[in-house]
Amino acid sequence: MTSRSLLYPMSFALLLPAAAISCAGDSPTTPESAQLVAAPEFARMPGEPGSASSRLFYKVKLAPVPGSDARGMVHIDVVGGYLRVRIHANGLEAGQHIPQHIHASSACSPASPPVINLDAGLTLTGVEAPGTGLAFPQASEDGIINYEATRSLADLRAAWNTAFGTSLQTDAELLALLDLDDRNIHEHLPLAPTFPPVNCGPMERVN
Ligand SMILES: [Cu+2]
Repeated sequence: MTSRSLLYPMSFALLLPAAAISCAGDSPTTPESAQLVAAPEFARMPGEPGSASSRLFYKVKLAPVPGSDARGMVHIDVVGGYLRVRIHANGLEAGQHIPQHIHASSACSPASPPVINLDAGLTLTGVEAPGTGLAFPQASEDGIINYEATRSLADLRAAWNTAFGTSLQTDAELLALLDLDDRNIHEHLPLAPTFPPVNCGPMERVN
């Protein structure tokens, strides 16, 4: 099992408005552009309003398995040619990188193999590196994860073709294989080699 050090990307760059501060010494020639407010970063995320008419929304309620108190919410959207996954969860192992995946079956039990690592790159489990260790989000000292990752469907489709020898031509073909309506999501204890699950929930289509 490989463990490659990745810098976890910041999800948001906080852009502060360029506030025009009025001082007694201001020159009357201060350019108007200095008072323009920068557009918020989220407006440039893939799938911004108007960039695509069709979108898929999913939610998952992560309920704890017996003996665990790890709970959370997952929001997934497929829009504008991108897959985006957001997870907000607590009760996880403090300070640890938490393995989390989309798993193959629609039900949490019996256990099914992971399909997509919910890591920094939304990689295909077992066929794209690293998919382990530091690639996963790190829980805070309070055991909280607030995770977001985005990957283009074109990139994911190319990875799928490389990994499985397919020749998927369109995002629709990829989405048919991903079959997000019939999957579940787990988070795990960071304990190799078994990585016991701490919570689980089935994916529910919202729209
Ligand atoms: Cu898993």
